[in-house]
Amino acid sequence: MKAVIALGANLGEPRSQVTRAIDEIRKLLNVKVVSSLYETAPFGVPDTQPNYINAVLIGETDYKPLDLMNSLLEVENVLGRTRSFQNAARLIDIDIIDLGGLFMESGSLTLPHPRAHERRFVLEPWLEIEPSAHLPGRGPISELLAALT
Ligand code: PH2
Ligand code: MG
Ligand code: MG
Repeated sequence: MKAVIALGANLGEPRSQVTRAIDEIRKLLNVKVVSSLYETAPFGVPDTQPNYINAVLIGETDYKPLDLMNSLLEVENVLGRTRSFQNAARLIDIDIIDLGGLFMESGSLTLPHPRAHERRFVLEPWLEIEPSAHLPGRGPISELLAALT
């Protein structure tokens, strides 16, 4: 199955954490393409937070959704992530955006990612590596991106 995964970091050395996380993810799935690193302003969180480094990658995996999520959480832990409150500044965040077009909602994982369509920091890197991509249930990401102010 095709997996679209977004990474973000805004504490410590964000560029090296995102790069290290991508290297760890290469051990888990067959990574096909990785976007550039984007420096982005904090979105939907206090603008006193530091800027983020964001990236998106696409890979192939046979993992079941929750197994993939748990493996990615493990990568976050390896990179030293601790959790204080939702949307707190972080050393690394790794989110599944789309997994093979699957729709699911469990306590710990919602697919596709419920806020991806409104997040430039996800759509822009994704568009770079897959211009024709659709976000399941939402439409072409080029249009979603154009609709953002
Ligand atoms: N992640 C968030 C909240 N806000 N803003 C930017 N620019 N980049 C992020 O990765 C990000 C965010 C929650 O996961
Ligand atoms: Mg996130
Ligand atoms: Mg997350």
